[in-house]
Amino acid sequence: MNKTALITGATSGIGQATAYIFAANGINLILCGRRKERLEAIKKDLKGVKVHILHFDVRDKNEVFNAITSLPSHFKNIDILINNAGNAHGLDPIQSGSIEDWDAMIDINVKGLLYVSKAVIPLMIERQSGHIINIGSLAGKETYPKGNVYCGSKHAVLAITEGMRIDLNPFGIKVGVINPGLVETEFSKVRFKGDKSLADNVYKGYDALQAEDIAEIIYFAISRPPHVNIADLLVLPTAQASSTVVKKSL
Ligand code: NDP
Ligand code: 8X3
Repeated sequence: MNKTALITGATSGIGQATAYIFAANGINLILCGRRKERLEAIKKDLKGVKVHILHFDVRDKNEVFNAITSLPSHFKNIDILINNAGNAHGLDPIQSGSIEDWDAMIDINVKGLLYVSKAVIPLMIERQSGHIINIGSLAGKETYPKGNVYCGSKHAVLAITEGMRIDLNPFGIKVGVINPGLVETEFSKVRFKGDKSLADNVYKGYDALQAEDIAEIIYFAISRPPHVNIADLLVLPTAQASSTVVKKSL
């Protein structure tokens, strides 16, 4: 029988690329995000698997629980949860950072991930099986200048992943985290609030990772045999040695 995956943040970047590679491998999909028209366009484009879209903001716990409770029964057997929705908001020293940006990062990257997990985990426990992959970041392993709260949110994702793995161990549920370095997506457009030149500049002078690179690794992780769990993986572009060391051409 085909597996079913729920992917948050499926409207762009890593989440969208993961939806395509999962569909190509026969995995039925529950695609989540706020931009409904994008979800509908992706659903229309995906062939050969069942696709259900859920349109909600991960910050709103009622929306999260209502959306997941509303799933048709044949979509409720969620085998794979990809907690991917998230972004950086701003890049400022702590003394001048915006409280709205801090709220967004903690509410989306940390609390949103928890709300979605809280809604899905009971369905996995009931079946004594499941696989959760959280998308962390190099920023969850290192802290870089002006990265303060974003790095804090991704350090939290790493700690929460480790806690989930311990607590869900008795139920045979796999839990892992994939931590990318620089990936060329809409991430910097969101971080810099639509400033295209600042966003484009992040990826200039070297070959950044592409969303598909991470999606392939996510697929690799979820397609291992039952006794193998990829617990924690760091994936960097070759040009990147750390958050602050990136070999760029002049
Ligand atoms: P994108 O900006 O392309 O994608 C972010 C996704 O998250 C979108 O689908 C967006 O959907 C969704 N999202 C954001 N806010 C919310 C919200 N409040 N409610 C529901 N969905 C939301 O960036 P990436 O693909 O790069 O980011 C995906 C993940 O990868 C994030 O967790 C990010 O932190 C992480 N990451 C990214 C790296 C990079 O360099 N790009 C590196 C390391 C980690 P919508 O706006 O439609 O709601
Ligand atoms: C995204 C990568 O280095 O911009 O998590 O924080 S970085």
